[in-house]
Amino acid sequence: MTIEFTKYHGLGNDFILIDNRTSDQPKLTPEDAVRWCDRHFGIGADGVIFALPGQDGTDYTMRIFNSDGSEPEMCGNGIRCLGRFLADLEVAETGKSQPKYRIHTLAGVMTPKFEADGQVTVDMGEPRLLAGEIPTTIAAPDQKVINQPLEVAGQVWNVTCVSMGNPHCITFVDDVAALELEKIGTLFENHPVFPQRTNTEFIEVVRSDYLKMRVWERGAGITLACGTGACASLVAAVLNQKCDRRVTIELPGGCLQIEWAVDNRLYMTGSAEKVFTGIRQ
Ligand code: ZDP
Repeated sequence: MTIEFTKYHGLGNDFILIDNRTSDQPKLTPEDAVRWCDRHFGIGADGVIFALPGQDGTDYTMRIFNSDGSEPEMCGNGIRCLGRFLADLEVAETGKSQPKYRIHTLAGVMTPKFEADGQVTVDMGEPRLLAGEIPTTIAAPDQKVINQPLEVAGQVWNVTCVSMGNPHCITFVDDVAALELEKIGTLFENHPVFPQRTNTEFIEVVRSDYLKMRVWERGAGITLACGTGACASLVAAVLNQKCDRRVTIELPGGCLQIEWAVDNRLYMTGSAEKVFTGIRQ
């Protein structure tokens, strides 16, 4: 069997997109995804995303496998890429695409919409702050985790935990460039206080409207960008009175604009670019 795929990236967070619109079953297994994502023995990507038929009145459903085969609830850079992929498919088939899509995910309904300059804005929904929702055992299930001490790699870090459907642990540092991310990242990800493991963001506040971020992703390690992580980091920074509700976040792969609006929802704007289409045996 051969399968057609298209590679997209959002700020260097790269994904293999599969047109799965005719079946509710992903065309690949998690084990296939691990092989396809391998950068030496496969195509190379941080994850595989499937465009499945919609459910509960949505246009489409997104499922994603991380490069280690685990399945996250949501993916911010990935959903911008999925929006662009669907628009590209519809334009190829009918000559036009919709201005926005309602997409079912394991973290709720997300709506990517296209800006005139080619960027994609996604309504990412509301953050969840209770320890039981993250999930983490740092505090009681009905308590928030804001600026709480956590010992990792023999050092105490003050962490804030936010769920954007998937778990995030955020910590503020003076200089993100100085971090030994390859050493400490996995220790946060697999810390026993995170029963579902965690994504971890390290944030340097440059100005009240500009943050610098490095990320260690659950199931993928160091990546060049993380959309849900950028949203979670803005929430954490506001809760710690470190910035405005609308900021630019600089990631190794480029910048995202994130707003935590008065309706309590997060709006993320950034690029989504096609790289190539291929056929794999
Ligand atoms: O939660 C997780 O396991 C993440 N690795 C999912 C992917 C998140 C992503 N980087 C994003 O942009 O939100 C794709």
